[in-house]
Amino acid sequence: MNILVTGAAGFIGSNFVRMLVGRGEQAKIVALDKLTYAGNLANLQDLMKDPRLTFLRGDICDEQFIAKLFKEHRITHVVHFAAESHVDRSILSSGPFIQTNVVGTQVLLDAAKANSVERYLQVSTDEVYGTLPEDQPDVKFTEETPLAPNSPYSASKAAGDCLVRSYFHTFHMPVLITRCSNNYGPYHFPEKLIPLFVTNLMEGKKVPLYGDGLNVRDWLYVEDHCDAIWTVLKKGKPGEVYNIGGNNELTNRRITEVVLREMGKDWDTSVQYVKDRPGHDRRYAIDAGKIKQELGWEPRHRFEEAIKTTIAWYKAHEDWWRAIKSGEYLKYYQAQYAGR
Ligand code: NAD
Ligand code: TDX
Repeated sequence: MNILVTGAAGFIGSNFVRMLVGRGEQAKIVALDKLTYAGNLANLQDLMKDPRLTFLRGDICDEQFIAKLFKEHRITHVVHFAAESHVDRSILSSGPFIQTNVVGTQVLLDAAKANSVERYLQVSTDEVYGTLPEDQPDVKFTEETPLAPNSPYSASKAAGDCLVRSYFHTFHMPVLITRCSNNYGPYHFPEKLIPLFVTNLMEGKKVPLYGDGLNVRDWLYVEDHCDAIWTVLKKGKPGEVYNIGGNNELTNRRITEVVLREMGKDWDTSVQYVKDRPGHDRRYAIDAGKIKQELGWEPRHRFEEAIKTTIAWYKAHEDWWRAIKSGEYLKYYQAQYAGR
């Protein structure tokens, strides 16, 4: 297997490559990344010496570069993580989201088609389904839930998913789509809720909680997501969508309480309620019955332990996140949070 992993220097992509290398999978891994603000070679540093791994810097929107890459490395499998991934940034400026998440997906699909790849897996998100009512806890997203994206980010991901679907129906390409809930764990970029809150508290800063803090997300440890993707790549049925979730719905307030408890901080001095995210989806919840019944996948990590492992990782890797929280990041932080 010659597997192309796009977005390999990002949060989930780097955890996925680490899992493949760690498990001793007999695959040649081509790790591709543009190294945008979110891509970080430090995420792969300890793996670079592995003879199975080749890292390439490049843009998935660059047709010529991608066509050459597929031919030269005889790509047989694609796991497509590369994306602009932060909802708040898509509200500040949506252009890069359309470019990478839509056009980039089309370029990859065309290269995969031209090279008759055996499997193409699109890593998508539960956000394409929109939002759920909070007063009906039994209602969850299934694979049949209609797409109803509410942010420029989720709209661009839904557009990518629609293209993938169309290449199955029109060209009979062996594609798979996974839609996962919120991940947490090591190497998570500190603009997202959990790593932002943990690192702000370590810096002695307050944590900005949007709106009333009662929005609900379903949290899954990143290693469980990577394992699910590998399961779908190996055993999934082409043309199908598989939802992936942690069965772990928590309000942002609850997440904040757990993080404060683990960090030894108290609510009144550490939490600042700030203006809500425009169009903020109220609740996400995944019905992951299909992947369990058809492919036998279930999460292995429990939130109570895995959040401790995650916080311990940030405490042990101050150099990693302090290097990120400077320069461009500070400009973004100012644009996003000043005056909220
Ligand atoms: P991330 O922002 O940490 O990583 C994205 C990576 O893609 C970065 O390394 C970036 O440099 C790279 N990239 C961006 N544009 C590129 C381009 N044009 N060409 C090549 N590389 C490019 O994101 P993540 O959290 O690791 O998310 C990975 C994927 O998983 C995304 O597709 C996202 O939509 C999806 N997803 C994420 C979550 C989550 O909770 N983080 C949940 C469900 C689905
Ligand atoms: O400062 C903050 N304060 C706050 O209250 C931030 C950054 C977030 N929040 C809230 C908004 C959400 O309700 O926390 C929740 C989680 O926010 P994010 O970490 O930004 O994640 P979310 O918007 O839910 O999207 C994530 O999960 C699905 C990923 O970023 C997406 O890439 C993935 O598709």
